Amino acid sequence: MIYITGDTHGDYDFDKLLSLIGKNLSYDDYLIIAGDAGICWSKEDLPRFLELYNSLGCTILYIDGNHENFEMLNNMPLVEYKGALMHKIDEHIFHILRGEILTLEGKTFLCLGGAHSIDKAYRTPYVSWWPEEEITEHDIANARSNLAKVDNKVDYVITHCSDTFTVMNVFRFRKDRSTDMLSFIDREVEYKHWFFGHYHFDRKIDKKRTCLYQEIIKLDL
Ligand SMILES: [Mn+2]
Repeated sequence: MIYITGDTHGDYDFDKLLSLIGKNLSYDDYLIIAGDAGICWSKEDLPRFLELYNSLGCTILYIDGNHENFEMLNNMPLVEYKGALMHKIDEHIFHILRGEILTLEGKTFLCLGGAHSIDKAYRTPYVSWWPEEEITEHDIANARSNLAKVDNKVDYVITHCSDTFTVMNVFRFRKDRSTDMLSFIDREVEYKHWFFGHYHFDRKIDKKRTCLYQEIIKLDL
């Protein structure tokens, strides 16, 4: 089984995942977190967070959001898993690098984390905010080169923020550098469904796009 959910923020929004425990999951089951997993946040919290997420008994794959300790994340060992480059955080917990395409149960997922923090002014650089949060040209170039290998076609797209069109026309929020960076997806990528987190609400935007927060979607394969 493959499940997808939105931001979990370490232990802060973990409770929604408790419903997975009763499902008798195995490591052949996958939970994808669409950014702000917050597992790598501080050295002090890491052992406790690993124990918490490991209690789910499934494999956890997450993209980065804007609330991640990028210094810690980037020091984790790089591995290739399910066709994608990842940081191995623990035996069954992985962080997927931006622009990678993951293959699970025959389905492909374009994974592209990162987002802009609107509360940046209230955060401390390199303690609770990292400049690496923003999506860069380099991330998009990696996505494009991986997409070229699959004819620009994937089953699913997983990002943390959404694109500028959605942010401005659907949410009426402000666009930023990271939402601009994601605008290439609708122009260039053929996909069945796009899931993203970041905005802290659950909303089905249209037939092809869903914003996730507390909801856990079971993918209908
Ligand atoms: Mn968040």
